[in-house]
Amino acid sequence: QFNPNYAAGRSTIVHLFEWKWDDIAAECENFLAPKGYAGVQVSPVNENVVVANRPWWERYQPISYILTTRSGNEAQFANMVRRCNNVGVRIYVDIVFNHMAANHNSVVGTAGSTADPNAKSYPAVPYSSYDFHATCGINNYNDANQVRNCELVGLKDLDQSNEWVRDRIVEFMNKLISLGVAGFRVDAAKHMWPADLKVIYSRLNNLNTAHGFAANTRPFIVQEVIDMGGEAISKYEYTDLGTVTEFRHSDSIGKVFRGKDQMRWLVNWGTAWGFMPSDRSLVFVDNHDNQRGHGAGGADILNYKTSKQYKMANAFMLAHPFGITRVMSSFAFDNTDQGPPTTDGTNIRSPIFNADDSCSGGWVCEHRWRQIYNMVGFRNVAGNTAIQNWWDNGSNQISFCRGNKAFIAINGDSYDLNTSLQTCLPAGTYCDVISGSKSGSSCTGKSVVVGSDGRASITIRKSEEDGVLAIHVESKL
Ligand code: ARE
Ligand code: CA
Repeated sequence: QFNPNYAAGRSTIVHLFEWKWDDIAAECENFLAPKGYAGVQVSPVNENVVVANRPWWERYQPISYILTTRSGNEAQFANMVRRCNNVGVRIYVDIVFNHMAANHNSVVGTAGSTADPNAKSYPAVPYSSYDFHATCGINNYNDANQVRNCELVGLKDLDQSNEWVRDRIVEFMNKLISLGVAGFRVDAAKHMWPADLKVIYSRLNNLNTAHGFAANTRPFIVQEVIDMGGEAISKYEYTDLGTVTEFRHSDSIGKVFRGKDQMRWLVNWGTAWGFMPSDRSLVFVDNHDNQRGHGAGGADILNYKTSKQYKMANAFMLAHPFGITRVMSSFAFDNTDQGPPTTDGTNIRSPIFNADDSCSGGWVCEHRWRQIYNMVGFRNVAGNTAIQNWWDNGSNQISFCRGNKAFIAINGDSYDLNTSLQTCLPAGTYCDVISGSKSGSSCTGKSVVVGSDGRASITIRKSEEDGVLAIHVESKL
């Protein structure tokens, strides 16, 4: 439950938020596998309520466990999982079982099922009023009973201590396991009792060996628990059950790369910053909520709109050994409710891929930005090596090595970085994978000459597009 079950030599999950299954299948084959991504977090897979104007958040309001959404149907989902596993890219499902849909003017689901949320009736599961907690709202996060037994923003609150409810959830998750998924992101885990989650997880099957998983492999679990400190519920109540989203990482990295905290303090990045242990922490710069002001974190969270700092923060996260890393891949938005790009107001539009690998058609595709995917490659090359030769200038210029495999320098100051630094790499000429990529025996970006003592003259001008330089043994020319 703690192991993401990656293929060898891979790291990093990308959240392909609101992508269609057919498009994800192609992306695994054409881009994610070649670039070394380990897995994809997909949007909720089961039937959700159709909300007027199709906000993205309708997918967090389940109507049934039928596998039909705007991303595709069951056959398309199964085909995607098969094709992604075939190229060593794992699928993790964002799974919503704290609650069912809230009441709306018209209640019909993406598979055509109907429900009566006021009566707590969802016949396509089926769930009836016996399966839910009594009606009450959450307004006090200092009351753990209320947070777990009342309704989050009016969403009808399932009772996970009820055997019928447990069976339906386990049946749903085991079906996804049989289709070849590698694990789950458990939505709103904070709003469920750890003891109930423990029972549910214990009833999950091992992963499907027909999809290449070793016998007796447990599904990976990452639980969404927002704990910035100061509330009744602690993230540590969940770390024995699986991994947990580390929202303090998102908040802290945002503050540092916005210049509210000096980069030299990153020297002890990890549990000293109040994070959970590395192997329990799912880390990210932003997620689908806090990039648009939902959930926790507020104005310090970075997203694609502040692209220079955003790329720098992702580069640091991916260069640093701490945590299980997740990259966000967004659609462009102007308001916080806006759903994904569509062709006709209803059907999701596929991303368009440009010659330079970037996306258009309303899709941002941060995971296709060279500075981000090349740092996924960097993380794979660095493997389990430790940080060594930390250097900083006493403010916002830092560098460090990952063993003798990789080296990164970052300039967050408003003046140039131009100095000789220890790279820990063998002598030679290396291609900076931020300003360019290695292409045959040449480099489309800056080159770095490492001497026999491992030192190199490193320059990152304040005027450069990116405030990062990164080289590794596989970028040697
Ligand atoms: C929407 C409308 C509501 C409406 C409701 C019912 O926005 O106005 O009442 O529907 O019709 C997402 C959206 C919500 C949306 C919901 C259902 O963000 O806006 O409601 O889908 O469609 C808390 C939870 C945490 C949760 C965040 C958003 O603890 O679990 O709120 N995050 C997950 C998902 C979300 C999703 C849900 C849960 C629901 O990632 O995308 O909601 O499935 C403090 C606390 C946090 C708290 C935070 C915000 O920081 O510590 O625990 O997070 O405040 O309240
Ligand atoms: Ca609950």
